[in-house]
Amino acid sequence: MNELSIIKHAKLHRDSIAFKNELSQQTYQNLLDRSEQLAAKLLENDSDLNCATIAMLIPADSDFVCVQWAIWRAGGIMLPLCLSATLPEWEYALGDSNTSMLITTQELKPEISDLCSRLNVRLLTIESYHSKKEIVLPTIKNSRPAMILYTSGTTNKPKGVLTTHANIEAQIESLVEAWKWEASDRIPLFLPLHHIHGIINVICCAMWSGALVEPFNRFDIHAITNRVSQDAYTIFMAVPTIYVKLIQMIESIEKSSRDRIIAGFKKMRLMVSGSAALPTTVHDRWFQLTGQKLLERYGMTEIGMALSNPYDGERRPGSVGKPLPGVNIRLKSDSGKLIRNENEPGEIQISGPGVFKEYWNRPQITSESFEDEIWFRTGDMAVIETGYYRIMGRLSTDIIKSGGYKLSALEIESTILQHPNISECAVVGIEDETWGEAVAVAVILKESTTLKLEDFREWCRIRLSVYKIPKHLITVKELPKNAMGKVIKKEVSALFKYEK
Ligand code: MCA
Ligand code: AMP
Repeated sequence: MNELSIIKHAKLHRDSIAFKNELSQQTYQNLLDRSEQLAAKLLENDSDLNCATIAMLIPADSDFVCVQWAIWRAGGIMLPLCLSATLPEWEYALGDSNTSMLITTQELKPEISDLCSRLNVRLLTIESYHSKKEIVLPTIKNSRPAMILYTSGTTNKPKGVLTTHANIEAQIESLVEAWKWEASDRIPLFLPLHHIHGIINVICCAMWSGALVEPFNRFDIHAITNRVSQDAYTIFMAVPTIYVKLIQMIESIEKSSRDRIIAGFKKMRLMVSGSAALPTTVHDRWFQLTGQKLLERYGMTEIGMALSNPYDGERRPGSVGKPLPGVNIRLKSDSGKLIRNENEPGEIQISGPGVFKEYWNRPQITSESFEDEIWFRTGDMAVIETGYYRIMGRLSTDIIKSGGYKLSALEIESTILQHPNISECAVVGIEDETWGEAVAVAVILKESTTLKLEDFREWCRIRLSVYKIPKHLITVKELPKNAMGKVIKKEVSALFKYEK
């Protein structure tokens, strides 16, 4: 039978354990069986979902993979929702993606059922699929669309990034080869599953290789380091904020626990950092503590992983290494010139089989994002120094990276402007040791009104995910004209430096 490659790979490891936690474990065969039954339920009387968008609100455990494979095997496009998003954020994603069906758990159902009825989205729970019906699953060509992920950018609403099965397979194959994934690998999963860091780099690479995933429902630092001290893992993948938090924790605990945790980290065969710049101080401190040289890599939702320090060879602090297998890269200067020399900065442009198909329902923005039809413009600046790429920053000040999440200043501004006391605002990212950047907002208040940071954050909590809520607020009499412009935002950032 002509099956998706990820399913073919899973079948090579039927009896191996795919997911394990304190309470239960699931073999690859269990996942294959459960996903087949759920696919049958999704299909009901149809033979193929024909690229319908199916949203999933599923915690990060083996259920996630069952639902993912079921949607794919039935011919649908998966849209994983952020578990900690607010109702307006879910509503936007479901509406924008034309979602027809949503799969969740009994436990999470009450949180989203009203919204589903209002939007006319069919709601299914994973517990309700016990169909023993024999079905023939459709043949899915790998050129078909597979996944939509919402990503923020320089537009004030997030865009759906649509990738095909072929894109996803290319992204997985590249990482499995470069980072030498094996069936004997064991990895903890604590990253959110509405981004490729968790979905592709952790889950899909592990499932492709026959490896074992140990899921945690959040970044539970004590539970995770406890398992590290028991030598539970061979690979670890995290964002820089997590390494900062681990360093703070390890430095603060008593010696015997610290030694056991450090020994566990020391034994791992690979530790990776990405999604945001890893400060060299963090790289160096982690090496001093654990003897592990973190492998820093660079990627983006639209392209998968593009650049990586080597598995064998020099892992250079502050650099992101060289192109991964199958990735083509070029640098373009401000004036549009192709850069051929080292030490000259330019915008990173990427082509190759891993590059996404399109922004969902946005043909104009899709075509503007590519140059010469195949080169995707990342909006990140880099330079090559003695053979390695170094990321220099982003072209747009409206993009903030906080805790590894990409946030749009414009999106946060448009929400804040709905506050009854605020007449103007400018959102910027300001440097933060733990979060990389923290969200800060400068506001002008309407006449005779006041605003306290805590009340304001509470107001934001209903409308914005936790990592988008401004951590810093200043009220100014007058913002520079056009505070949302690139140059002026630099002045607003300077105001925060002055405040500190
Ligand atoms: C949470 N808090 C924050 C932020 N986030 N404060 C400032 N800035 C933030 N960004 C505050 C909360 O309000 C709360 O405060 C306290 O911190 C704890 O919040 P919690 O959510 O429990 O934090 P956590 O569990 O410790 O989460 C930190 C985290 C998480 C584990 C680093 O942010 C995370 O999972 N980040 C990874 C995101 C990711 O996977 N990105 C990849 C995107 P209070 O206690 O006062 O209420 S994909 C990508 O970027 C590309 C493709 C790539 O290259 O990978
Ligand atoms: P996302 O849109 O969430 O996929 O985030 C992708 C963005 O994260 C990239 O465009 C970069 O700006 C940033 N990024 C990812 N990895 C790194 C890294 N190692 N160093 C600096 N920035 C990074």
